[in-house]
Amino acid sequence: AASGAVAAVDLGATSGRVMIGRVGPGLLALEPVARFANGPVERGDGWHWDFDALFGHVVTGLADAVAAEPGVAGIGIDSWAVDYGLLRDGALLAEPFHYRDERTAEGVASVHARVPFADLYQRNGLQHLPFNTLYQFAAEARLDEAETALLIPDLVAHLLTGERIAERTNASTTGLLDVRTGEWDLPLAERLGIPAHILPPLVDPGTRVGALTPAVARRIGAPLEVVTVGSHDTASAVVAVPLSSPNAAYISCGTWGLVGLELDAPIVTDAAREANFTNELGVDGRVRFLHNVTGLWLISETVRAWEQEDGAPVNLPDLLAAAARTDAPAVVFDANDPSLSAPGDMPGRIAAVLRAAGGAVPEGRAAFARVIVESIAAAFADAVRTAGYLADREVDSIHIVGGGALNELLCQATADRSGLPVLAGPVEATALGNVLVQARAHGWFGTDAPLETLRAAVAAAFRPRRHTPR
Ligand code: LRH
Repeated sequence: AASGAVAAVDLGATSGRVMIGRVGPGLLALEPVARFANGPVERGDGWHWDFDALFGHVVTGLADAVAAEPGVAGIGIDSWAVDYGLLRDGALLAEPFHYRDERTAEGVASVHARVPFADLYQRNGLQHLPFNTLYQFAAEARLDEAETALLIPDLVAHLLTGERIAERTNASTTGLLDVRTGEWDLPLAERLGIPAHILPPLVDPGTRVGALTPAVARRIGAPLEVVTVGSHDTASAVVAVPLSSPNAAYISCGTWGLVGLELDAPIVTDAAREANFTNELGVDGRVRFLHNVTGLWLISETVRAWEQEDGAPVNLPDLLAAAARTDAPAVVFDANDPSLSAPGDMPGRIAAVLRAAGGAVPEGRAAFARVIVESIAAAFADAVRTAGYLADREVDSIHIVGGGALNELLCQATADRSGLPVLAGPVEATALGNVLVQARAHGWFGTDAPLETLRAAVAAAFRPRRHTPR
């Protein structure tokens, strides 16, 4: 049959979800079955993820999915990039670190002392982010004890199936993949003292990983198989952007705003390096040529501080509606300022960055939220312009997908500041991309359907909201 249902596990840095995806002729629909909060947790040695809690939510969510839809044909897993767990004797050596932990600074210094950034860029094509996996490995005390390093989605797949693999799109965010061949750059790993044996075999999206272990199958209630998807959440999101032309840019906006273009080949010029543009591998060998802009993190972390202050929840839709009624600020701040990266007193840090930029710090929370949104939009518009310039494309529209597509103020401000129409949605692009790649692997689109066929299904099922620049 050319139709069926799958389960998608999508773990974001601020929330995770399990969804049932239903696919068939004229049908593409998501049914949420579980949603849970996620975020940095502080331990004695720094910021981590509560991985045991996350994995518990995944298993419970999958059991709920099977209960709601006994016909689920398989499971696909995606998450945020770069973070990993180290395995020894089948168990985690330690709780995975959060990429916002500042231990990575020493890793950057030690890697660049051995391989200058310009050389790295030629090999891996990645923008400089201080938390790219290779820098984390350099700051890792227990690398030598590990048998295997597994990125978060691969770690979840391992605990479900017992298999050890590295899905290629997410592996491309480690900094250890050759940007031209898509294979591990073993000479680079050796120069950095990273043992080759900890890097598992690479597999492409749409590959059968294996069946659930009997113990997990009992907990979930069905003997399902795990299939790889674009396990880097941004790779899955880009699959589900209903790009209308090669000149359409995308912004996958959640905790981060990933701003760029889809290309057939990487761009590793000096100009691309200096603009800090990355060449991450997408599904079907496409290149995600993009720049990381700090996204909704600035809002969620500000709201967290206010909630702590108040001892009560802040209503985000109300806050954004109030922000839309305030005047746009005369001065915005640099959303990518490094001081805004780690968890902490975000309102205080933003005020400092804004003052340093010559801006006035607004009195009320609504106006403060407005400055944040406008600053993110300004950085989005700037990154779209740079992407077009570097790739020599006349960008004619911007698709915003992910949670940020719900933020009408942000979408309109991005249209206004870029002078380009913004097409907002789908909100759950990442889960959709996860579902679509599984559906194709099951043959429901024909196994060699190009991404354009999958995107046509998205365009037919989800009508974007249009923001015309003012
Ligand atoms: C978004 C994302 C992004 C990475 C960051 C670590 O969730 O995967 O693409 O740069 O998290």
